[in-house]
Amino acid sequence: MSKVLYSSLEEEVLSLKRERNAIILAHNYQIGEIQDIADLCADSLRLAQYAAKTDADVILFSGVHFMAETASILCPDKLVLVPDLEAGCSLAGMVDTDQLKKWKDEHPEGVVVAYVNTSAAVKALSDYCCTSTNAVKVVNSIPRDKEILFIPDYFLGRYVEAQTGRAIHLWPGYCTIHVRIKGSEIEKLKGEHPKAEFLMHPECGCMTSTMHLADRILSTEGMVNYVHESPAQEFIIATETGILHRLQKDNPHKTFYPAARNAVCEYMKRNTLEKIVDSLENLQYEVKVPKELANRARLPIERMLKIV
Ligand code: CIZ
Repeated sequence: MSKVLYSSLEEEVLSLKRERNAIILAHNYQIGEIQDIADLCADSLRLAQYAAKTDADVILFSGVHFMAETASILCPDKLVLVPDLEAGCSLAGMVDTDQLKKWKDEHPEGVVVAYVNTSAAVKALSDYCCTSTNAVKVVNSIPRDKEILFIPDYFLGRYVEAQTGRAIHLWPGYCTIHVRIKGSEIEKLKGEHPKAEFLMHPECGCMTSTMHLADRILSTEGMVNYVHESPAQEFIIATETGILHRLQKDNPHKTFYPAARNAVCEYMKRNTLEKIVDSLENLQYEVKVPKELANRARLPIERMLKIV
């Protein structure tokens, strides 16, 4: 049978999506073309909530590996696909199960709060998951007399400490993209655009030196909501640059300046429309968390989903 010729990759994706009864979930850091064809473009929390409720047979997750694992854990009966198996996460690689077991042994009463940017195996050893949107809420839900072990992002942990007023044990992990954002560059941009509001992601390595300059410290979804409501017309955005596409699309008359043009996640950018076509056509690459592991990793995720 001859192959149907499509006038664009977008059309091909939409046709395959219908054929497979699939949905496409795209993270806020994906390239613009992928954000534009997705059923939902959002942060990992909203994407996980959406995945948990879908009737589709196939979930194509265009983000990074741990996000697809979360979808597989929440939807064990669905086929979860990623366009590129090499799309990992530097933060998720900063703590493994042996390291976490050892840390827990040193703090036997400790309650482990794991940022979602962790592997399924690490989640399975944790008590709660959190995202940058709800980390403060999750920690506030834990009785104050409990010792907290926060993994793996040191800077998000520092932010949660400051917001909750609690002493938290912090794992020394970091996102290799967010640490590219430098305080000196932000000071320069603020000088050049004095009316711009400065929105900073809590994963930023410049957190300690520039926290006092930030108008708001927000997750990507928090930034989207804030920009929509704010009367300001210009914004300096300190996070992975993919979010600027969504911000610009939602707010065509506002102006956005990336705090660092090189804050581009090479993992997130591995996904392309061509790979999404291949993925839907050949039903590749499946991400399936084994049942026993998924059952253990689901608990901290569900605890988080109940809190928000
Ligand atoms: O939670 C997420 O999706 C990440 C990794 C960042 C953010 O703030 O959206």
